[in-house]
Amino acid sequence: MNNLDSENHIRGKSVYLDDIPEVKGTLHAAVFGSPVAHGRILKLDISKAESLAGVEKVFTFKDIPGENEIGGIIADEPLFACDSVHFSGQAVALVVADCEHTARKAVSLIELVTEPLGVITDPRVAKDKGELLFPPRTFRLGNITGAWDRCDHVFEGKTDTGAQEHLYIETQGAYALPADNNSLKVYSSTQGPTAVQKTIARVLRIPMNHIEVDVARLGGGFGGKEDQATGFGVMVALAAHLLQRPVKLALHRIDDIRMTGKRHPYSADFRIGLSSDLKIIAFQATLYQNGGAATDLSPAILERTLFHSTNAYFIPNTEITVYSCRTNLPPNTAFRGFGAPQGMFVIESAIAKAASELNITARQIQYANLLNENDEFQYGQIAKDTRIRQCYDTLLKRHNIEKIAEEISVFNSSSHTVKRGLALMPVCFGISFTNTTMNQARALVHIYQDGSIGISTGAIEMGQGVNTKLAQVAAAVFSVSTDRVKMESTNTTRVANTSPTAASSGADLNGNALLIACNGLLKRLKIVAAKMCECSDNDVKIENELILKNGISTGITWQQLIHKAFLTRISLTENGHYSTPYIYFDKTKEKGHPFAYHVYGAAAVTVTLDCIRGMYTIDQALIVHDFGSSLNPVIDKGQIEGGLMQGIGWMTMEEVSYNNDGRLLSNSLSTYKVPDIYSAPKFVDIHALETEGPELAIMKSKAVGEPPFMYGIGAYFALQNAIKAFNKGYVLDFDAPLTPEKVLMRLYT
Ligand code: MTE
Ligand code: LUZ
Ligand code: MOS
Repeated sequence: MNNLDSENHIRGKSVYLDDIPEVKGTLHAAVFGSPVAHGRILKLDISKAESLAGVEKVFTFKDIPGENEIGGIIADEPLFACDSVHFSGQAVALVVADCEHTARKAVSLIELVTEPLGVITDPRVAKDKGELLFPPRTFRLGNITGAWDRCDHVFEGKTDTGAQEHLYIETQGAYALPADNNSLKVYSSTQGPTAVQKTIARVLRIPMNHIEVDVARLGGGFGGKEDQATGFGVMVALAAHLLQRPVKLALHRIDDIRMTGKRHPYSADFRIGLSSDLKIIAFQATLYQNGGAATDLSPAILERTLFHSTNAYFIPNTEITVYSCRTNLPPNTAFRGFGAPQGMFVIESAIAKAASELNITARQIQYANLLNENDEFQYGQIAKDTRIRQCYDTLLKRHNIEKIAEEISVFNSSSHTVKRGLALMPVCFGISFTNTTMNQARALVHIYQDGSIGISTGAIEMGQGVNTKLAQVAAAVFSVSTDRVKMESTNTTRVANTSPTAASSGADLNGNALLIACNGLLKRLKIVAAKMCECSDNDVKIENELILKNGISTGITWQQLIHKAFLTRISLTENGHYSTPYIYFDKTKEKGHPFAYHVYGAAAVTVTLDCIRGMYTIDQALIVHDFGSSLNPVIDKGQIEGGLMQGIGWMTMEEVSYNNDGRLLSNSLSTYKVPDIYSAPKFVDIHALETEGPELAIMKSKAVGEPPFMYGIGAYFALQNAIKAFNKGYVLDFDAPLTPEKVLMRLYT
């Protein structure tokens, strides 16, 4: 079935934050962000701004009734800068005026004088200066020190991956309305409504039950609204609360890009050791995560880098350390893959380096080291239902990859200025929040007297189709049409204490909670049906909106059943609570069983490179992906295509660039190149490995949101192989994104 929203999206009828009808008297806000990346505040003059006609008030840290603190994991991020600023764009003040234009004009009248302090943008420099956001962590398996002697080949190298702008179509924003008894209703474009609610409570010093956060949908989040939507929600709540007027804020794109954190850039050093039969005996890496000026989600992202630093391989002796480095950039944050792509790039680089030095293909090394059933991950979990070999083998066979490789090499030997390249990218991604506590969700189901169904869960619809999947779950349990189901907004008053919709687990967690609620209702309804049919409730069944008795239709409809249940005073409302079983993690040992299951897949990417200009096209992306039993193949395929494109963009063209003063140079779409239709592979084939699917996935349909992002990593190595075909002396380097400019330089040096 299609996404429930697609028709409204196409007609422009779907309601986003900025489409919510404004209440009379609504004020408009604009944020004053620091013009410098690091400095001690000597003077903050808001008088000119405040005296501008139409300006209601300018808020600073002095107006905060509670804590000036929005840090979720570590309390190190003020809502408004107090005595110093730590990144360019850091919020210093909020202007509230009768219209947006006036608010923005007033922002330009604010004067901030700072004494400049040293600016750090490079994580390695930060590490050398002892500027860490929190202590480093190390994951280990086997014995790395003893392992090197047993290696026939040892290679070393350095890798860098860049930041990435989320570029959700809907920018950050929120709209707060004061309500009775000091309460607030807040519409927020957030993946984490509870985080917004909780942080408002902290900053305003009012209890959480006084704050209702409501989210209909997002115009994209991609992780950028897991944590970073919070500050903007809190700002409007503060203003609305203190002024007792509705206040709305929606960032302009250029402000959004400048003020918000991005995917963490990482720099890394690796060492890889192989036996003569290409088994990876040892892998050691030290990674420097560019955390930006405050912690945000960096500890959780660092953790996922550690979890996925060996990707889909079994490496018996491993030691991975990650440092989270404090720099003067906006706090970097969640982005699809959540540190895993950065970790996987390092191991894939190490494999590419080894392959190049040994004059073999990376495929040979990849293949020799793919995870097998019962292999141990460096975090202690044992690989079960391991599908990576099946994915890789299916890919090799389905597309005859060796023939493609042969054709490319024949092509390259006769073509001089145009070269082609191929690379394979296996992926293994763990499903669950790595923080065990977060793996819980709730759902609230009402069946109305007419048989229609209203569903509230903690899941946020951000384009990924979670609402459609949830509607399908309810429709499947009751055996009714999805037309009967309405997905309500996500609202903290209806469903409390939600985890953000993230970690690809939105459908699993909320779907399972919904399943529990629906099954509870179904059980009661069957008792009613049994009475109506004068039989035992084991003998009744609902099928296609009809009641069956011993498999034969009774002619009683779903609607009649619900009506009867109401008349006999049976509750038509149920709440479901789900927490993922079996998972745990012991941080003191860095071992445990953090993931409900793993998602597997493999991609082959081919490219054609114009060696005169450095321009390239991505020709093919051939993918074999383990969906389990997909609830919705159309949506899941869309997730693969979208993830792939985002991954290709990160690896090949999206270049976030700050100057040495910490000022963002790539601050709009004229200086920040994102993939367009011409950047898409000319041919994409997505083959579903239809496995039964794990019990812990929603109706055995595996989570799909993030894993396909990493297929895009194949584009880097395919390009690199094309470069090598032209420039035999090219010494592989691993510095993403591999933009056409960088490609050109590598072709001729
Ligand atoms: N797809 C769309 N269209 N828009 C998004 O914002 N976010 C991605 C992915 N796919 C995103 C998306 C990210 S980062 C995650 S974690 C998952 O969707 C979240 O949704 P899920 O848990 O329901 O898969
Ligand atoms: N967010 C989070 C995530 O808080 N924990 C995670 O493990 C995670 N993984 C992926 C994406 N977001
Ligand atoms: Mo996704 S990075 O977990 O929001």
